[in-house]
Amino acid sequence: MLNLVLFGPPGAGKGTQSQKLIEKYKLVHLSTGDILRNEIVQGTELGLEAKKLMDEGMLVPDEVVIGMISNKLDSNKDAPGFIFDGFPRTVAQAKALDSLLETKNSEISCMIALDVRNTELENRLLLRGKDSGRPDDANVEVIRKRIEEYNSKTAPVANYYREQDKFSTINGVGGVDQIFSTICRVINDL
Ligand code: B4P
Repeated sequence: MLNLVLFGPPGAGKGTQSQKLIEKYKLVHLSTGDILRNEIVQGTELGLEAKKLMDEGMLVPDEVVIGMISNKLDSNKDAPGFIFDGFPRTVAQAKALDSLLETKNSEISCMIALDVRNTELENRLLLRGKDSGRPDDANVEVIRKRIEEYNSKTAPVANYYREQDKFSTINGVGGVDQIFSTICRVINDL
């Protein structure tokens, strides 16, 4: 089973590259951001709770996203592998993911991190905010809060995979196709 974690700060290109990877490797895409936004559109209790935090650029509680991922793994039992996009975002989430995969006799193959400097992230997200309708892309204060949350809570997750010798980092600035080729080279070397 090929199980990839795409990692990086908000706006690094995780969602963009996931779309291309799904097509090439036929993996199931699990984006916690997309699942949460879907809950918001459906107006569920979970969605209402998540919206408040997301609009402020804060992370949603671990137990909420871990439960969502557990359900998705259960409903995709025959998948050839998964792309985890935007998850895990804390070390607690990373540990929970390992336990969930272990019950399925599986494990993470590799975490691939997209390296992008802050000014580029802000520009990309503000640009997307012009027509995405996403409140968390609309103002620079919220974008900076998301980057701050990433630096304090999410960046340490890289070490968790580095210690397991499952971590690769690549330059996330450049053409989308060029970055995709680099990711494919990392996967082919696994
Ligand atoms: P996400 O939906 O994961 O949002 P993101 O980090 O902004 O997405 P991504 O990094 O995929 O953006 P992309 O590069 O595709 O999370 C949103 C919120 O949900 C979080 O803040 C949090 O509140 C909550 N949440 C989600 N998961 C959670 C978890 N596990 N735990 C707790 N809370 C959680 O796109 C950015 C833009 O850049 C696009 O417009 C794209 O076109 C552009 N772009 C991409 N590649 C480019 C390139 N090479 N050059 C130029 N532009 C590029």
